[in-house]
Amino acid sequence: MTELRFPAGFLWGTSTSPHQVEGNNANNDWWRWEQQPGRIRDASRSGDAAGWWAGAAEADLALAAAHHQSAHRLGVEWSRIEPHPGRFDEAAVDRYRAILTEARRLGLSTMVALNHFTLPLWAADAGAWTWRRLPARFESYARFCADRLGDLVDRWITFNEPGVLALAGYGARLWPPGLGRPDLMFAAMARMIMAHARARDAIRQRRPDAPVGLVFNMPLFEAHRPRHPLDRLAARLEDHAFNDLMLRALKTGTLPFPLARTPTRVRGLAGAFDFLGLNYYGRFASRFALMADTPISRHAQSPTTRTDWTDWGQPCPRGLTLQLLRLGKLGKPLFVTENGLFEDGDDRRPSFIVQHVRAVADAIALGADVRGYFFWTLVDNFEWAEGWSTPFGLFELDRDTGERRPRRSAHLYARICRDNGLSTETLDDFADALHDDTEG
Ligand code: IFM
Repeated sequence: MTELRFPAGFLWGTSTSPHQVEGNNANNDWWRWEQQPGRIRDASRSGDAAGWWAGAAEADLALAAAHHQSAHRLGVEWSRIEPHPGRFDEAAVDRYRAILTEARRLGLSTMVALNHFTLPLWAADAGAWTWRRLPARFESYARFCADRLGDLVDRWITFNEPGVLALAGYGARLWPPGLGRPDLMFAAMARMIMAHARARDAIRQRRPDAPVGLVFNMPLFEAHRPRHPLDRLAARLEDHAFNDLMLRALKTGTLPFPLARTPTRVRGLAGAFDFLGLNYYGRFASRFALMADTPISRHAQSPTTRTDWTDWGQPCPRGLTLQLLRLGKLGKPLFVTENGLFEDGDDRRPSFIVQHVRAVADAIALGADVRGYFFWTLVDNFEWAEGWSTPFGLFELDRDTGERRPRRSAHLYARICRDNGLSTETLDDFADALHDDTEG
């Protein structure tokens, strides 16, 4: 019996990103960052990553397909495709064509991101997203990719999580370029939004029917003390800066303050997206405090929450429904392009999956046009400043042997994908792994 069934054609998949899985991306800003002492929490490096460039991509995609997934979200690495400004690498194009062809052969619908945080060294050295000419360079890269890979791509994403990159690399010093300047954080957001509009236009000129979207990471910000006016203010301001500003720009075509000093119209930006991707991990409880976790708040998570979850927020499936409904008001199709959690074993992941799948179903029942769900991630991979210390995969990666070992969650997720929803049999079969320990 089916407890929850999703609309016909709903996509079920996993997401990956080039730098996290390919290995030996030595020509980008992240690789250089990793070589500097103290940048990566466990002092590890991306190294061979999950071996995708060297050949493991095909076998991992086969694993995804064998586990009944119908789609995969991956990325292409700018520093491989355009290692020098204006000089494109045919061998890199061939490798991506091989991976995408295999995905097609396996029956996986492809969603491809042009930028997932990393920049070629030449772009980083010119000023990264503070460089005025980078949107034009991004446009030409997008045009090239549309020309050379477009026949194998079902959906394009211009940027993955521009807000996270702006915060961690420009507002803070956690990621490259490590600027630590809040004003440049907003400037970087603005540049990426402008680059998005140019790239979408370039792709649509070459591939008029290609859907082109953008992916936002949107945590739920709520007041730690629900009636406290200053906590409420802190939560609203955080939500505004992190979740709202770029959406507003996309909707209206105007960069609002502080993305620009005065409201600035951007040609071709209003409504320039065919779908939106939501990356959702959890909730932050904002408690007013000056110059703590943010300029105005401390994130006061529940005392029962393991502290090492706090960077991603506290799991809160209700927030996924709320953010989908909020994005649904923009009137375009939606995808959950990432959702997941890290843990060494697989104690909380099965419940997390079931609860969040239910939350997506709730959003659909309430009117959100959600077309797919992509779990983060398929196989353990390099987690940026956390290095290899935070495994997110449905499959555990043995980095010494390259072996992939399915966690229980891989089997549970396969059943959900196969059944296009949640069946009572699945809930029974996995009952021992499911426990209700989420909060909020
Ligand atoms: O691994 C990242 C991914 O690159 C972007 N979204 C969040 C994931 C987990 O932190």
